[in-house]
Amino acid sequence: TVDVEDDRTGISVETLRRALADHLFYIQGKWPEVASKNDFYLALAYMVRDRMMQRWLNSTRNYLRSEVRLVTYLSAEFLLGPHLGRNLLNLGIEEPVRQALQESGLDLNDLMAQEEEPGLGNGGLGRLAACYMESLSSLQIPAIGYGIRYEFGIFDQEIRDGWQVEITDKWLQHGNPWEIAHPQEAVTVGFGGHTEGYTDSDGRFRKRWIPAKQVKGIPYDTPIPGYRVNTVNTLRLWKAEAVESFDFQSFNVGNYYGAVNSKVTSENISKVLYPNDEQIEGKQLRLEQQFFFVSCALQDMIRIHLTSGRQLDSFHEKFAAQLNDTHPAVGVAELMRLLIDEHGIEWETAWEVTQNTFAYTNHTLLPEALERWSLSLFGGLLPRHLEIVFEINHRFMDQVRVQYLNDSAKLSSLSLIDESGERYVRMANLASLGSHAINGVAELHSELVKQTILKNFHEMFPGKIRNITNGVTPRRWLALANPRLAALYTEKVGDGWLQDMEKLRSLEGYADDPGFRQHWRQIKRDIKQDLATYIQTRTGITVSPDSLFDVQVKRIHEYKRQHLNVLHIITLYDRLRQNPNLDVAPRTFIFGGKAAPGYRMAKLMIKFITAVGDVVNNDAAIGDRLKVVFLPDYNVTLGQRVYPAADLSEQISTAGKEASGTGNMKFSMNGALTIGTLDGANVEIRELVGDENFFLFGLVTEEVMALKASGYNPWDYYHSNPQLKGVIDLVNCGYFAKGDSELFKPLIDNLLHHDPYLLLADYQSYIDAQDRASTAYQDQEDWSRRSIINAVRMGKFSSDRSIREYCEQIWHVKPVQIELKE
Ligand code: 26W
Repeated sequence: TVDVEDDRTGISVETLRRALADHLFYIQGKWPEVASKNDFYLALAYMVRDRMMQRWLNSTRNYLRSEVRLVTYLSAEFLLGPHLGRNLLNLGIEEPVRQALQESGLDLNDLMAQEEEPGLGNGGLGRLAACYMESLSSLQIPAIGYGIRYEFGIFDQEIRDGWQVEITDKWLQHGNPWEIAHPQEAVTVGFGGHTEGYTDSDGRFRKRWIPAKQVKGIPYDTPIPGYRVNTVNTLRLWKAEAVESFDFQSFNVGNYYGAVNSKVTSENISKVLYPNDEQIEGKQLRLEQQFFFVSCALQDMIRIHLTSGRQLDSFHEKFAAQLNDTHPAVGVAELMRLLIDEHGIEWETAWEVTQNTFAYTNHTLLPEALERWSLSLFGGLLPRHLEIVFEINHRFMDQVRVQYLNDSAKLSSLSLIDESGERYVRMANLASLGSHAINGVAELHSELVKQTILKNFHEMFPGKIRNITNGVTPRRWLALANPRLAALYTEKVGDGWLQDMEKLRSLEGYADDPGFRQHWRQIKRDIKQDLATYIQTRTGITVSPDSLFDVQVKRIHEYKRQHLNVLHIITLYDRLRQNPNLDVAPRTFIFGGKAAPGYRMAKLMIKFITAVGDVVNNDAAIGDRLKVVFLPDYNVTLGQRVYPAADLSEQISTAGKEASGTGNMKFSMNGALTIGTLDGANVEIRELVGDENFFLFGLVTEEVMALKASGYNPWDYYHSNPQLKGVIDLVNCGYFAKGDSELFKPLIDNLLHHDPYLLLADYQSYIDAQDRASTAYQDQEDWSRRSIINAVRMGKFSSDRSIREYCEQIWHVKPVQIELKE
């Protein structure tokens, strides 16, 4: 007999080879001779997807059982990065697939490069959601991620003449093999209109919402497989489409173009990701997006709950819903409306269910990022929700009055409505009140949440605000990004470290082993060589893999202080020009990151980096000792190249401003040392690696606050520090702008006269820390020792640890093993 492995599930090289040819022929409709690289990529992707299907459907079916409790992660952003590599790794089929491709004359890495990453997020918050989805699956926690299927994700960045140019991200144009649409599970979402009272058949007075417009949400599901487990969770993203009946109504009265037009405006809702981070814009479409996906998600959850045969008063037993910042916070009002208006539940019960369902994560303290919606906008779009917000607030204010005896300061700060001028709904207050738990994302940040923006909530509900420090998935950020280092780890501690990063601790002893250190350095050098090659191709700049790779990759923002990094570069440049024989470690400064399209100062900061690079890189007197590179279009894919190649990680935000940071963890896991302030998770990284292995500088949060309160004058620092003055003057005279003394004036004037992020106050301390880093790098043996200690002590920053904490402290969910049978 011939034993043929099932072509949809088999993982022998022979079966995989046959399955690939089959998909190429029957799905792509191509003979191998005429197939494009993208055809091969798609055939490969479908083949891999087949091998997840049984696990995926078994997981999904299991979650409908009434006793299974589910986490739902509500997030306006999921910055996923490529699926193919992660799926191969987690399914454990990379090797046979690589071989099957090879036998078909194809190269896996080459095909992986074909994948257009889904960039459905801005930065930290969106990437965190993606890491958490991966850890949830790897830990076998039943979970669904809910978000928006943006047709255009974060823009692609090009650099022209040193300036950022935004290009539309057409990530769907060549097809997306990872998603499956389920139009039969579409839901309807209303907007606008009015509310009315009526008496129901039981004689009860009720309210209902008569929306002016309806939009259909179509779910698109993407599988997220866990690492070497049967759990495959779903990321369910909603696409907005026109409701058919609306089209037909117009059609019937002969208004064909009107019907088509209503389709166009409906689809606008999921058209594009807002590219701003940490800066609200107050646009109606943004609130429409938020309400759209949250309403879709909650309706879907109610359907699941009712399918599992239970009543809605136990909704919170079925679901733990996490609000990823305030973007989905309107869900508090929407769940109340669904329970009360649509399902006839009493207010008190509905409120208990709602509070017990939601938990809220705060990701930022920056005042310009705190979401609020004017009553006119909110009430115009969501009239019934505004009534509900008022009613929640009314009852809450009564409670506050009782507890604080009419203390008007307490009342006005706790209120869901900001009444200081034009009236606004405060989304952080709505999220806080509507949740049973609130968390910050690093120890320092959570303390600051308690002391500042939610001070009064903390006082009124002690214990409700806690900390869960962020983490990142070691599957993507170590195993996929750094296969050489992963192989070394596996050689030394066996596999298992990818599920338990604390296992790496046992490698600490190797920090003192010269042979191991040599191996460690060789790995780092090989990776740096790869990046140097990439830099050469992408930018034309030649950099040496023997120089210190000093890297800052993250969104461009004044509070992140990329321009402080530039002031250091100019300082070194100035010193080398004064003293050409200076003995310093040659350095390559690498930057990457996008600026919000409307953020002029951030865009000028990019120009500042590239302009300084143009001068420094082409100065013969400097030679190879300093290079400055701006890598265009920083994204997840590029991050996977960059983190492993770094020697020094720049985490230099003004203390108190960076909630956590997660790039800091990715660098450190890959053996980079950190130069940083006591901000966000830097504090916890430093505690683990030890003071002596961390280049600390700058004012601490309390000092920042005190200095600002006492009247900060940047001018004083400029005048009293000749080195700083020299650097600023050099920029001011147009040295880096071909003599144009106007170009960087907005940037420099801002530093000299306002300097809201205290660059000048931290300048000298930063330079001193950089000098310590330079000296340290010149002792390669010692640097390797520190690098090893950094990497192997990062177990805490696995997102598995973060997710375990959410499970235990907030969600109260347990792992469920999925059977592979059937
Ligand atoms: C409405 C405009 C807007 C959009 C996005 C405001 C705020 C955001 C996010 C909260 C910005 C963000 O990504 N914050 C980052 O979240 C990471 C994950 O917790 C943290 O590590 C970063 O420190 C924080 O800046």
